[in-house]
Amino acid sequence: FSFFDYHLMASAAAVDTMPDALRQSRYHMKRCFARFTGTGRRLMKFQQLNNEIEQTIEDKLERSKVLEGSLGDILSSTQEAAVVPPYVAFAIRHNPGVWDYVKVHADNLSVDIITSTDYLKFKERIFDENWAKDEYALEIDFGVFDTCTPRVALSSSIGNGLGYVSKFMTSKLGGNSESAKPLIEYLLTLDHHGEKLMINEILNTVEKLQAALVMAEVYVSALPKDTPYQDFEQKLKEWGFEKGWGDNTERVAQTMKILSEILQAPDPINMEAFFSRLPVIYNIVIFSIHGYFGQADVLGLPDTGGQVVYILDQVKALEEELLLRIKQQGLKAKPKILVVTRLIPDAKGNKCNQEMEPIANTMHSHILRVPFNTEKGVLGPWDSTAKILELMEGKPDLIIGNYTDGNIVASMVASKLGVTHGTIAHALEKTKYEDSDVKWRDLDSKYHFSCQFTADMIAMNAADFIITSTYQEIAGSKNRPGQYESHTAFTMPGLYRVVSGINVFDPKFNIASPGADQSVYFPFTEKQKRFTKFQPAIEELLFSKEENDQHIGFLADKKKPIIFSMARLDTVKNTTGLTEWYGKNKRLRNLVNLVIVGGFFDPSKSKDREEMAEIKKMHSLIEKYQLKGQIRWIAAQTDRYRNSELYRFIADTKGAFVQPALYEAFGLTVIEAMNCGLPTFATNQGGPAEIIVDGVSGFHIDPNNGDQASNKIANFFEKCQGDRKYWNTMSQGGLKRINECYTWKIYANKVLNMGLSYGFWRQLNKEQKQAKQRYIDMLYNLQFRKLAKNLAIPSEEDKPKAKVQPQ
Ligand code: UDP
Ligand code: LCN
Repeated sequence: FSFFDYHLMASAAAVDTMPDALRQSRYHMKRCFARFTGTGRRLMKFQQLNNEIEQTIEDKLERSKVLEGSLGDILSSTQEAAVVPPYVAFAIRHNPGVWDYVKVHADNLSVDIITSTDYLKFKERIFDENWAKDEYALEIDFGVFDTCTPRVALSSSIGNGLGYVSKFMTSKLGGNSESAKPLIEYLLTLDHHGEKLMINEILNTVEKLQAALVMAEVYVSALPKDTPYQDFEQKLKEWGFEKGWGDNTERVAQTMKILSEILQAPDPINMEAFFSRLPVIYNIVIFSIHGYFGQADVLGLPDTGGQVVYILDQVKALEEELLLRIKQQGLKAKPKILVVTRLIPDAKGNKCNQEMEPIANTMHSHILRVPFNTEKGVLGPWDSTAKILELMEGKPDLIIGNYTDGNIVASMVASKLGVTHGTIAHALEKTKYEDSDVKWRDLDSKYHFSCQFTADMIAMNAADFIITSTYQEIAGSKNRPGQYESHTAFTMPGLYRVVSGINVFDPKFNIASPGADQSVYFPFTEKQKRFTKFQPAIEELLFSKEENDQHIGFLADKKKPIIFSMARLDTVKNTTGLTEWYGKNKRLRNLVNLVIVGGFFDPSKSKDREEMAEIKKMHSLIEKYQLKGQIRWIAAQTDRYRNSELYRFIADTKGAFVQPALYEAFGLTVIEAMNCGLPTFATNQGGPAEIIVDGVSGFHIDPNNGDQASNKIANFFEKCQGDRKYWNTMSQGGLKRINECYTWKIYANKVLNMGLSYGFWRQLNKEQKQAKQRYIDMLYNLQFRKLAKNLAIPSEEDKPKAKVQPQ
């Protein structure tokens, strides 16, 4: 069976039981369905369905009898139901990435298994009947390109794309020497600035290469282990080997052995190891366009948060890894990394109006800012490609996009130059707002989702690989669909219907989680390294009695531990939620003080709708729960060195960090706090649920259950009072987790390996990639350009939060 058969069989088996199950509970089910259809056309979510069932079958025992077995299983996996009387169509998600659609007749309870396309059409009838009926409504189907590339089969394998691509390459290249030919051809193309690498034309067949490797390996292994490459370079060259195998005998012999083994009988471990040693990547371009991209004084400006921190740290880590690899392969080349962003003429005192800026703590990396606006506010035809080619003295070897706007530009430049291309999103907008697809018309003037979702879909399909920070970003959790998964099948009535937007089983998906800069965020116990010069300022920030534009509220009892939270004042960050939980929970208020960093205090000065509302809410909560004396609210902070010392200062008070977001894509503050040894409570909605192992390396809290969350925090502090060691255990648990899974070293290693393996994989699938690219070009030309053209250029005041800037 193919992958598709396998999935269809598995899921069909589950919904196959539905007719019988409905028949068995016919009396109750007919009443439930009558209720579902009673109010007419609408879209119902799981919770609403559940409420209706509870109200229809009031008796608890009876209800649980009806819902035990397959009916309960199906209903509890239902994400939504589209009601168009007399039918109710269900979108059922059995497992991450695995969906089924069924249509039930409310009167006779007959069941039809339908395709995703039919489900979408049915759903459209709630929002735009005429469009739903239009035979020629635009359908987008990237699934048609899926027929010949392998896919992973299990939900649990999603996100480990690199591992699977190595396996797929293994089976493609194995078998006989003819199959391994593409690898030889690839090696023969490798050069750097005209200098050949790895092998030359002498070794132009698998047989010749195999024989030469045996000879060379014997020769090299007989030399002392650390003989520099130059000492035997000449000999190897005579046999057809060029630079790039290693810097000394040991490394060269290892690389040769790995390739010999691959040619003898390939296996995925050697395959990945071999590609990780290939001297292919020197120059990287990263597009990060949205918000203010700068190295200082930008955090907290509109749209500017963790992604800037992420890119800057990423560049530093990638450069270090590139330098190491280039040296280990015995080469002298210098890497170059360019972060391309937009130039903002009115930069509000930071450096976003400078064209070039070297990146601090790197040797070869720069920010390049290109103007996107003319003085008239019109998007100009500025071509970043020409500038990149000039600065890099040629094509980059890898292009990475970040977030919607960076990703679409990256995909265009990469396609134009024929360069390997990765994308990063971390926060795709689609899942942030309920029904943002079907209700796109209502939201478009504010958020431009038509443009944004099109851009996202183009970029994710064009990319050779996708870097995510967590599994949930791709395929969600048991109950919640992932951000990418939400692009599998969706519809924007009146615009287009996406019957297959992305397949989360595509091996292009990879989890590579970011870290925190460990030279800044290090444990509070490393006393000699601490940035003690900030301590007086931090004391003032936390404890002075005065209220000013930097802080309001005060802490009457300085001896209490502090619970600390720091975030942009967005609704989704839920800082006000935490303040309210604290306000309500007397036990917690007795145990600890609350310190919040975020936003500022005068709502009339905010340019952001959400921030304005949150500022007002904070003030009213402080008033309502009489928090002064127990709360300190500090305005947004921009100095990461001082912030790191603030985390450590809180750790000195034996406090904790709390991240209460309603949803968090990854959550850099969580790993910053954990790196500083501060026990951390973080939302179970999104990335932090994966970062923290509950009760071992920190704690999960449910942002939708404030009482439970605040009691969990209170329990921790009570337990710490009785058991002094407990706080340390949690602090160390957090640090252990970070060092095992969340460091920039681990990240850079993975991402470069992706660039190298997918660089070859795209060559192996050239034809299919080209066909897909033509389809993407058409979507870009016929849809995206039109949508982008219609975007009004926003004035400063009403700038939307989610925005797309075309190239
Ligand atoms: N941050 C900051 N000052 C603030 C609020 C946040 O420096 O007032 C930093 C924080 O230390 C972290 C980043 O901004 O490095 C926020 O990243 P996160 O992933 O937590 O959230 P995002 O803002 O990207 O949604
Ligand atoms: C965007 C977000 O929303 C955060 O959750 C991430 O931590 C940040 O980007 C960095 O990836």
